[in-house]
Amino acid sequence: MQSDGIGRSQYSGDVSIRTIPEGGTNRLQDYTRGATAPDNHGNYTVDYQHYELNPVEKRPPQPISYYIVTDPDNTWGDGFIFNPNGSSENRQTAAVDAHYGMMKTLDYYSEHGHRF
Ligand SMILES: [Ca+2]
Repeated sequence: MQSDGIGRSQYSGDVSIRTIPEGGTNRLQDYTRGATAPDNHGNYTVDYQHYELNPVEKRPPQPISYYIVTDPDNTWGDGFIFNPNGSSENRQTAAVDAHYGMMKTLDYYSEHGHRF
C-alpha cells in the first residue's frame, strides 16, 4: 500500500511527500524512490534522537538504535523553525525537510542519468 502525505516543512513550505500506511499509522517512507529490498520498499526517514552510544566506541558516537518517523493522520510537522525542545509536531518538521530533500535529490540524479 502507499499514500501521499502533507508535509509542513521549514525550508520548502507545504509539500507532498510519499508515505506508507502501516498498522493504523503512516511511515515516513517513500514507496517510489530508493531501496528496493523486499523489506524496505523505498527509502525512509528515521529519528536518531534517542540513540544509545556504543559503550566500546563512544568517540565518535555510534547510533545503534533509531525509529522510523510515523504519523497517524499523514499530515506531518508544523512548518516552524526546528526547536530541539519543541513539540513532536515540530520534530516532524525536521523529518519532513530530510524526507523531501531526499526525494528531490534522488530526482535530480535520476534526471541526470544516474540510477539508484
Ligand atoms: Ca500529524
